[in-house]
Amino acid sequence: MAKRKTRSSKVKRALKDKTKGRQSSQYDIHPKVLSSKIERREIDTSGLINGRVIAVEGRTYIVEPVGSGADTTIYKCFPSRSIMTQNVDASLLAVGDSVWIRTDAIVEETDNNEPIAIIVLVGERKSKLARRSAGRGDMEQVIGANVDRLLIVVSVDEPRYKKALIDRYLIAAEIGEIEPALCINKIDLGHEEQVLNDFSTYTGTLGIPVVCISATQKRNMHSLRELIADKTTVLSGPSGAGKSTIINALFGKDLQVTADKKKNIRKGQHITTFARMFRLPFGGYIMDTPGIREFAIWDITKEELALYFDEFTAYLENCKYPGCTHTHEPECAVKDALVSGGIDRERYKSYISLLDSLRI
Ligand SMILES: Nc1nc2c(ncn2[C@@H]2O[C@H](COP(=O)(O)OP(=O)(O)OP(=O)(O)O)[C@@H](O)[C@H]2O)c(=O)[nH]1
Ligand SMILES: [Mg+2]
Ligand SMILES: [Zn+2]
Repeated sequence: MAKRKTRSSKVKRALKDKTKGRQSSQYDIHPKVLSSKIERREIDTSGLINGRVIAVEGRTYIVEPVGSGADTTIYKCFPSRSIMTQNVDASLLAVGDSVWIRTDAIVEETDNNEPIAIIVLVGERKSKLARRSAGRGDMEQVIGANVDRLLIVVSVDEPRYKKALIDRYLIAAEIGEIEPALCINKIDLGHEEQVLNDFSTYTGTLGIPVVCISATQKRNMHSLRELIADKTTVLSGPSGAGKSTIINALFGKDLQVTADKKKNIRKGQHITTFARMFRLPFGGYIMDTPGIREFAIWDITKEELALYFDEFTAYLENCKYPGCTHTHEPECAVKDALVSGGIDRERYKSYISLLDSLRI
């Protein structure tokens, strides 16, 4: 199997330049919280507890302290009105975030006496699965932070997988510095060989791990376990693909509500509405997230796009015109490779559809 290449050095360099000059102890006031004025401040974290956001429940966040000898209390948290973050132009808080909390704040007790704390700081995300926020201005919406693996969950049928969506996830994984893998669920509704054959470009040329499972029939669950053991994995994919059913199958109990447990669901309705992470019994963590309908790519330009299609990169130098978009230009090596079979037609179609969707 070909080893998947990491993001091209050109893109890496550009991104490095963007974040240059930031020091890890510096935080910005989140513009959505306080004002549009960005201040950079040094923060003293003594007296604060470092924890991880393990669940997002609307405007409250569930935080588990981290570190050796850490407090074992699970805190229900609210963001401070002057919360500071190291992540600019992004969701303020997401599941997996590293946060610092104050437990001495005077706040109203909850009805069931849950310990309450205030989130004061959000640490820099080491990796993330993110998309362009749908309808909330020009922002990055973070689906899961500080993860090692993205498990793209799709299904053979009900709903049938769409490769264009998978291709978008692969780009987001590369941008967010996460190792992607593909989980094709509901294999009981199709034929494993046919499906694997359909994904030969992914398993071969792109070197992406692909597992075909049936969460309800518990088929091939061992392959999935191998892929996620001792890692922090975020599950993401369309609604109804079976993400929550997979979580329940891995744990052998109903931790998450699935479509089967809900009555009168409308077609396309999301069952899981908030993200939550769980500690796996065989090592590692797994995050269940709400299903997505659209995945708009954040933070790349039209010019950079082809660099994210790994199998295109070998041809790019041979295009006659510098800045070739591989669409209408003559003597385009990418289009030649398409004709000779070096590039898969569906991948090229994904490239074109993404190119149209990018603004600049
Ligand atoms: N045939 C078949 N059905 C499955 C399988 N896995 C899940 N399902 C069914 O697919 C439906 C959707 O499952 P969920 O686990 O709720 O899907 P989800 O991806 O979590 O959906 P959202 O929370 O809306 O994003 C349920 O009716 C499951 O029983 C499978 O392996 N085979
Ligand atoms: Mg779900
Ligand atoms: Zn070209």
